[in-house]
Amino acid sequence: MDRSTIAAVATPLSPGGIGIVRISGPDAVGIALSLFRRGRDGQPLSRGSIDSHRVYHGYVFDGPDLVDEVLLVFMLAPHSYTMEDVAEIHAHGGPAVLATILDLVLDAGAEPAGPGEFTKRAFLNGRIDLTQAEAVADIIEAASLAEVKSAAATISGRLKQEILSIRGLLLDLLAGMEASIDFSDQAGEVFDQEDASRVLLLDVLPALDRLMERHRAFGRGGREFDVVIVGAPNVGKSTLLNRLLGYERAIVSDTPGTTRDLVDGPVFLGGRRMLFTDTAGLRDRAGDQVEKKGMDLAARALERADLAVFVVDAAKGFLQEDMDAFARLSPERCIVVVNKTDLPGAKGFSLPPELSKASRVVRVSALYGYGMDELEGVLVQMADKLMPAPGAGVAVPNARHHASLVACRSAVFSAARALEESVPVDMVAIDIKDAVSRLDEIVGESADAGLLDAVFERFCVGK
Ligand SMILES: Nc1nc2c(ncn2[C@@H]2O[C@H](COP(=O)(O)OP(=O)(O)O)[C@@H](O)[C@H]2O)c(=O)[nH]1
Ligand SMILES: [Mg+2]
Repeated sequence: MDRSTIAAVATPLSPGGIGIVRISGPDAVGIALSLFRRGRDGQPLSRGSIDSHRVYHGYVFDGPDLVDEVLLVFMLAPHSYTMEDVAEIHAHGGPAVLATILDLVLDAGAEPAGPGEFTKRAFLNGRIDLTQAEAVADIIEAASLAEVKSAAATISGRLKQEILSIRGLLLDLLAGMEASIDFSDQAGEVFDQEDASRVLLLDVLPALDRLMERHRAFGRGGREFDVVIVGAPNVGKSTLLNRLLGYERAIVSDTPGTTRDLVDGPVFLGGRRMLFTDTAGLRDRAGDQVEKKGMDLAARALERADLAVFVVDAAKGFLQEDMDAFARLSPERCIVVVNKTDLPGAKGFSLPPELSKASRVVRVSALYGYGMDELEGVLVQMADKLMPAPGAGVAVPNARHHASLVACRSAVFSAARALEESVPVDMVAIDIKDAVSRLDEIVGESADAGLLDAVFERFCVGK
């Protein structure tokens, strides 16, 4: 076991109300106490007098100089995130303050923590399994409420339990097989092959399939819903983006071809993060080289996007160039926004029926904000349909788990077939053992250093 004491800033290094320096390891308490004074005049806190999980108010000093007013918390082993002694210094959330405090902590003898090292220690010290550790990164990266709740279920051990219950079935079979191998010359220890094959086919395989199906349906976690705003120049795309974001993100102008770069911004809508990207628009002849480049960017953004918001100008009527642009979209992944409905010229506007049949249509005035509630409602409905979210509390296997599940399934399948073909039981046991070891990979029972490095490298420092 690693006996070093590690430290890192556990909160983002950007201005915020509070920032936390976290220390874990045998010297965590001593190091924190060495920097901390209860009053400005400098009484230290004595080691014998501290309680676990109590908040102490005081000050961090750099020699004689006051650095910050802080709260200090100790979580003594084994009742901490890492199961080691942990000290957290809650300071003001400024990058310079936090860097200063971290430097003092490192000078006092701590080592800088690597990415995910606190969580890795929680795993190595046996507090959580690997699925729970990975879900810590998932909850941080979650792009929706549903993903938060799914990651929370995994952190609480839901996925681990599902894996362990499948593993339990396999181990029971294995025990029966091994008993029949060991005592094959004695009567009364006959292994029921038919029964075993039923368990594999009717209990184990469906349980594996359910987990794999859940990965296929919901396994692209952490991805925001990507919406690109397209349409002919001057129809009000940039105005619409600004209206959705609630501030002036993109330049609005009545000169066509103003927007050339991709301009984007995130919005939290219907419990998920959506990223809206404004584009140069789509038309066949660009005004100049730069606009042409902007349109290429728009076309590429469109390919990546989950949904297109196709804007048309109701006052101008539906033009051939609108039709050409629409032809490049997939109608089931598109909302048609009829804009500028405030203008008198918009009265007689109608869309070609093939278009209004194929796609959802919303009438708005981006300039005045009419129709925006309806548009937001349709955006949420489309997102729910195109990027379905797991139900609350449903643990979703990630890509790593899925790969192990696939391997496990094939070992189980081959065991079931072998049983049907009356292959000797000791051969079948090899397949079952293989299946068990695949499940062990998922929970980290048999994790090698390479696997752990791969898992924890996606974490941020301080987690
Ligand atoms: N009356 C009216 N004008 C709008 C509306 N939306 C945009 N505009 C105007 O149309 C012009 C082009 O808007 P802009 O957002 O730059 O269009 P883009 O080229 O598609 O990005 C600007 O003068 C806007 O003020 C609207 O809903 N009603
Ligand atoms: Mg624009």
